[in-house]
Amino acid sequence: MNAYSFFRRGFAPRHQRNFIETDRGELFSHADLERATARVASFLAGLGLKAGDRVAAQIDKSPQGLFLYLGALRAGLCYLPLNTAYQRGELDYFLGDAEPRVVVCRPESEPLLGDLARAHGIAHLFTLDEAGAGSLARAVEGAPEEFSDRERADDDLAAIIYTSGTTGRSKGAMVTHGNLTSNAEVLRQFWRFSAEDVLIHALPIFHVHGLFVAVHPILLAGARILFQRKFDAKAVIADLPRASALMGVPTFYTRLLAEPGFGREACRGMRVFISGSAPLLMDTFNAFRDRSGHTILERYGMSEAGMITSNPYEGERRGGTVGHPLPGVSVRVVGAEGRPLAPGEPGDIQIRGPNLFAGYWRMPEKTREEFTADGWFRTGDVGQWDSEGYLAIVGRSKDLIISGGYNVYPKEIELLIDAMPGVTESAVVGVPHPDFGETVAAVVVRAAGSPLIEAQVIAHVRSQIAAFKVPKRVLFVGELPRNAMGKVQKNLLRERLLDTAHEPGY
Ligand code: MCA
Ligand code: AMP
Repeated sequence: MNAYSFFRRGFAPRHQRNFIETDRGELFSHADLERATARVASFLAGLGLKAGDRVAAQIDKSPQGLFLYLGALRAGLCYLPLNTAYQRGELDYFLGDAEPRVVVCRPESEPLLGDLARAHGIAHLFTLDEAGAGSLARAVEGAPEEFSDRERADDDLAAIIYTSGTTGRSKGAMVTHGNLTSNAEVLRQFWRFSAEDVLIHALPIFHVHGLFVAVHPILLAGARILFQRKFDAKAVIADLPRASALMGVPTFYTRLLAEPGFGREACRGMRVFISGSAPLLMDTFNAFRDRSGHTILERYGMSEAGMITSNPYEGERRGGTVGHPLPGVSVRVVGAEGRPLAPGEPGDIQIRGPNLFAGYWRMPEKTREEFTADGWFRTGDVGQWDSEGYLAIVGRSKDLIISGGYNVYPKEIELLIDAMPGVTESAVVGVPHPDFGETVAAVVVRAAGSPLIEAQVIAHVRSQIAAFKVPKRVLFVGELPRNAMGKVQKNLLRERLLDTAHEPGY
């Protein structure tokens, strides 16, 4: 069924309960949500958009941004959220690949998106700002406040979530209504969300974590959101006494711990702190327990599958692990020949279940590659079971850096650096970072006689690509270390970067 119709089951009979309270003091009840999403859905349907047509949005976080997404769901459209850090090159690719019929952007990006929309023959461009104003708000103002949700089947498309590819080309993960409803129901039950809950929502709403995981179970439970437009540790601490749950990436937790005002008193009314999107260090897990009296519940997910495993709500939450497979989700850890491995043996994590996406948008070959012959999805993560069935993620077979919860694929940055005059070749790796867990560093081989310096490499990459992907360090070397097969040995480069971290002018 249409995922929004499914979520509506959680609303009180007259929709009188509050759904969102924002950091600016605005209040939106479920009745407001129903009206706002109906207006969006009626308006978009009125433009002639058919079920499955794409609606792309690169917008700042606002309740109206969330209503746009949920309105698109109601109208049976396919939502395409885009990180606000993406620049021209990245946006050009996404719009060309997904061919949306509508684009919604920040007012200040209108010239850029206008250009791109024209180039790709996209007829409808609207703006929406942080306060919920803009040409979209004006356009939907007069639209009908009632809309009967378009019927959708479980395998109909609800969203396309772009995840970068190891070749440097992003892949659009096709997420269905059935994926959304199954994961929402499992998480509501597993994490015990009820109408009494109040979730602090400080995540961006252009990735699965903030858009799906931190919204759908809340809707389904009839619970409430304290909506913060941007993560700020002090603002989270100020809201904790009114809240019962927080979802965040590990950086949220290290930043909370860095605040002297954070402790048991602030957390007294809290029920659960959930972490995911990147590894939670044991140090953070332990320090958080000591300071707050709460044990962070770590879970594991990905854009292609929503949530996959979780530490238990009741029962031991084991640091350094992501817990057990969620109900209905199957997880196996396999060795080189596809043989399931015993506890303690690291291998590839493969998954199956109703949460698993429908494939990569217009990339049947890529989709086939990522599935085994017997239908399991290769996550690209390396894990191992312990003797009690807790899964630990111990590495990645995909070349990926996770910085503050954002994924960066080295290939994309290497291609940019390699194209610079004066560069022979480059390798991009992740190095430990106190705030982001891991961050991007580049190792560059200069052409003979080239006077290229670190600042030039950084400035060049920054001009082309989202800021979170820009190397925070550049190390110049005579040549890249390679193994017998000619493959760059990135582990050696990581060690080298760690060794040179304190050398002046590395
Ligand atoms: C911001 N900057 C970063 C990052 N964030 N650099 C590297 N990594 C980052 N994650 C840079 C900016 O470009 C800027 O650089 C400077 O830091 C300050 O930017 P600002 O916006 O003020 O940063 P912030 O607000 O402090 O952001 C940090 C953050 C944010 C709150 C941790 O990165 C964040 O919200 N991360 C969550 C990401 C997330 O939701 N991931 C889920 C996807 P400059 O000044 O040089 O320009 S994964 C997922 O969905 C799966 C399903 C899952 O399992 O959950
Ligand atoms: P994304 O493609 O943005 O959805 O990111 C998914 C990836 O994030 C996964 O394949 C993992 O590598 C990583 N990830 C998510 N949750 C965790 C976690 N709790 N611990 C370690 N890695 C995680």
